[in-house]
Amino acid sequence: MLRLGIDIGGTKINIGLFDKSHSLLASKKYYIKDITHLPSFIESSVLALCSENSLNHRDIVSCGIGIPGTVSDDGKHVIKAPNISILNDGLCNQLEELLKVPVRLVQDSRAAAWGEYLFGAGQGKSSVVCVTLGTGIGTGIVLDGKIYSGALGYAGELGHLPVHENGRACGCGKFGCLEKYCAGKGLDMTAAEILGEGNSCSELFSAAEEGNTRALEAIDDAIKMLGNALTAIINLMSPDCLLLSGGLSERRTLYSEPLMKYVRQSCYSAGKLPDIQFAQLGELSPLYGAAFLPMEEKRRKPQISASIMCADILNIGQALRDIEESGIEYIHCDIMDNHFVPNLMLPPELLNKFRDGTSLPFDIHIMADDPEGILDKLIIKKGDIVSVHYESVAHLQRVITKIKAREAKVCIALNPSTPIEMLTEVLNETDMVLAMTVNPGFSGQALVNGSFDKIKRLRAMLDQKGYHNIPIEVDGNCSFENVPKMYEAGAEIFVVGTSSVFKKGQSVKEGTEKLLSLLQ
Ligand code: S6P
Ligand code: MG
Repeated sequence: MLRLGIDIGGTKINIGLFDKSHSLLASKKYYIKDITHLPSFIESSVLALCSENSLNHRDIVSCGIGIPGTVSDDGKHVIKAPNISILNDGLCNQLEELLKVPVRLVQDSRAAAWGEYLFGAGQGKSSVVCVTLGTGIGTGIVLDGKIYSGALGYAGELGHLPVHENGRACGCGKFGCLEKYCAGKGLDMTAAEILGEGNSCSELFSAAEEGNTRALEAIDDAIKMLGNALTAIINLMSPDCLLLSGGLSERRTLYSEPLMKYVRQSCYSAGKLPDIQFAQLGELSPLYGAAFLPMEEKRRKPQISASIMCADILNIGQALRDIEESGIEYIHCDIMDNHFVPNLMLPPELLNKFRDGTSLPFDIHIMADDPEGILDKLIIKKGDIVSVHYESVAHLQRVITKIKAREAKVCIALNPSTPIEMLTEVLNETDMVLAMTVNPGFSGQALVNGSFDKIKRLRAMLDQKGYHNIPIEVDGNCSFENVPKMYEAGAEIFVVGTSSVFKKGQSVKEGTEKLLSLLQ
């Protein structure tokens, strides 16, 4: 189980993967200027990060994204993000489509507050206000264990408190906002005014360190303005914790420490003071907060294909109903010609008749030297899977074309001894791959050695070549013991037979429930 956290800033994107015990397993920073299409950039970066760190991207269960902007209440839409052009309203939906997990957006300063509340300096507190001092001022509020957005959704816009009538123009459209005097960009302007054009915040602090009185006075003014705003927050909300984070908070001696002192002295107190201190997680706090936003976790759902030759063939109508009622996704139909495999099984006419007993899609596994001839005799419906063995035909593309013409999903089956590389030339025309984990022909066989490793290598090869959306189906000894390992290795569709769902002494429903419970 992996949780994905993303922190989108003005110039950089930080991507991190966490495990369920909240450890950061891998993270990487990317520069915004290299990005044109954000959703596909995120998708490919996440896949690369997983493979570089030997993590399975299919284990990702959720994705939280901190953005420098206003987000809708449901965390699905970007409402306002004036400073970052690559963000658009479709980001969440497009990423859900690409990553196949729930995605939620959150304003980055709220993500930082949430991260600190869960794992940083706000641990154990009931209400945490975390003020990020960077180029602007961002404020995240956690109240009684929940991120507080306010009835209108704008809670925490402290940076846009007016402090100067007709003052400096702000990106929000107004004038004289607090952040235009007390955060990075504002202090850049102060530096230019005092020290001359071309000087910025860091020169202002250097001048103050050297004793420049005007610089010291300007910094002191900023501290008082910001300190009064923080005091107002404390007096209004009475939080038990106020945290400072962000690049500017690192200017400790000249800025953030005197600021904290000022606030401690100015806020209302009747015995107790809030805990005013520095955030602990540094630039990782929004990443933690985004990754661990409260949200639905959705692991890619495994699917089951019930091998009909293993069902109660004497009561086929009931067997089909049992399969359908158990929530199984496909009816797996084995067709054998006593030539490609040493067994003869399930004639097309009989399978066509089975259609009357179920509305489930068929997963037709053709083990025959003449798959084209067999296809002609079968009823195929849109949404069915048709598997043809790479080893059975000389002209694979011709069969693929025929399957596509019938609107079924094309699945290429490989015998256990066939190297996975044999798929290379047809992957662009393939919807799925069927990895045989027994030599085809019979049910009830033992798993072929090396099967888990082969599934793993197959998954890695598909991902490496960009075919993340091609799922792997496995057929042969999908037992209660083997299926979790097959899933772990990267398989997603399981052909079940005598070794699990059709095992004697249990109903199909019981077998299915047991199997699915092992995959949670
Ligand atoms: C056999 C066939 C399979 C079997 C299935 C039986 O080659 O392709 O689909 O029906 O593998 O499952 P089990 O659990 O008896 O191995
Ligand atoms: Mg089969």
